[in-house]
Amino acid sequence: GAVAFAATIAATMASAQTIGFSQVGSEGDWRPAFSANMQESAKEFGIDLKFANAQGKQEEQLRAVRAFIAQGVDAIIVAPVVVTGWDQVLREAKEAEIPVFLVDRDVDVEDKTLYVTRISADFNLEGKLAGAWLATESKGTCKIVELQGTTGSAPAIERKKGFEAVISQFPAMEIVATQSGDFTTEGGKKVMEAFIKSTNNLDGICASFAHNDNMQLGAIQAMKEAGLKPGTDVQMVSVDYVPAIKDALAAGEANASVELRSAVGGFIYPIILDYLKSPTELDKWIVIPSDLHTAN
Ligand code: GYE
Repeated sequence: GAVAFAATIAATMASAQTIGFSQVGSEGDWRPAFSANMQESAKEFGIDLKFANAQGKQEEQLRAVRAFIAQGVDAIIVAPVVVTGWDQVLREAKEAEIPVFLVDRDVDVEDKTLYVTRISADFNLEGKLAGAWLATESKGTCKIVELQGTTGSAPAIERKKGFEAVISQFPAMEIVATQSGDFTTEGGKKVMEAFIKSTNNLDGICASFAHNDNMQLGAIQAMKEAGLKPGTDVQMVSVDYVPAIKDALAAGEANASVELRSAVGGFIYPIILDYLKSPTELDKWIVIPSDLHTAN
């Protein structure tokens, strides 16, 4: 009856896990979708989620992680802005015996025991998929402008590496200009405006590779304002597959986007909850698949 029901609830509440999540920020369209899913999903799993938005600043993340440690949370999730600078704070978490799970972006630490596992897409593969699509599309001949993500972030490093690994197989494919647009629409627009100037209206440019869709959406705006035809004169390939790029694909202003899944809380939380129930060594990387989408 009611008493047993109340007891069940009380037991569930008592065992509810408190998890701190230090999120990168709210840049672009993908990130807020990911944050919303992580918050919604936490409720479904009965997790008390302490969500901290670092607004793109690593100092904020370090502060948040230290606050989670001080609060004695059961686990900490970090989506790290950049790969460097994590050793010390992760050691502090380890000393406090609070397991850390990386999601999305990666860290560059020598001691891999400082975190349990990383659950994320393969950014290097995303770059390769974009490069392979463009190699086929251009039949191996293409001058490319590249819009890089946040400098020092795992996706900017790996998407570039993967893309270059593929295009380096084609002697007539080459990146002729590259700059960071910080993963934002505004940043992408500014960078493309600079490319339009430095290349005489993208003369001879065959493609724009952007490390995320939002920068590409900004680039599309800049090109249209300059009277250029994104998607026709210049092939547009990017990553995330957010709703606005789907519209651009449908309108013929974008050509391909590699999907980065945002609704992954239902995949991430069970891994963490299972670990908290019975800690066992996990693979250091649990990969979420990436898929390439084109206009047709
Ligand atoms: O592609 C971009 C976001 O870290 C892989 O961050 C993620 C990237 C994503 O701002 O849109």
